[in-house]
Amino acid sequence: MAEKLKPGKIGGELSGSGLRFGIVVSRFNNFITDRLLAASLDALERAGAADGDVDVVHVPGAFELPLAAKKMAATGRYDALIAIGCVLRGATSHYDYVCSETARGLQLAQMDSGLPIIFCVLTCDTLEQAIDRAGLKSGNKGFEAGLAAIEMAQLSRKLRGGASSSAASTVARAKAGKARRK
Ligand code: INI
Repeated sequence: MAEKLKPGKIGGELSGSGLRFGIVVSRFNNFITDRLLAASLDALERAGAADGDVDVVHVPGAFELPLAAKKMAATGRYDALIAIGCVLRGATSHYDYVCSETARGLQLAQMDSGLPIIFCVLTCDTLEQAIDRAGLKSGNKGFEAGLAAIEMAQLSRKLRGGASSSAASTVARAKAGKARRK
């Protein structure tokens, strides 16, 4: 019988040190999104991310998250983004359009840019369900999103071929080169 195959494992460790993160957060239902944001920042800070390496951008509602995320990705400043929102079901079909377009837009922005964009948009039937996921019974999805952002940023560096080739560090290197040439 053949020896058991031992595949090489490529993973993203949970260290945020030296990485740059962008967070885009909607103001709609900010009672919830503020708590998700605080937990995301907590996760990044605990994992070693530095103050100046995290930017927060606010938008009106979840529907606006994809465009802001796409523009943030285009700056080349970040190793990962987190999109935070909370959509609550109402009496009409509005909820369905906001949910589907937000998810679709964020996935498109992620696939077009190649930058990890973590989906931290709660889509709940009731406010109670959202509260449970923003720091009560079901933990805090913002914290989970912070960890996911770190893991995907690290993984993306490795899959690009080395720690020195992150989008953010590429921009830094280009700037340094320009300064030297002046
Ligand atoms: N935006 C949200 O983030 N959550 C909601 O629950 C919500 N509801 O229910 O209407 C919501 N609507 C606003 C939407 O995201 C846009 O900001 C608005 O339509 C302007 O484009």
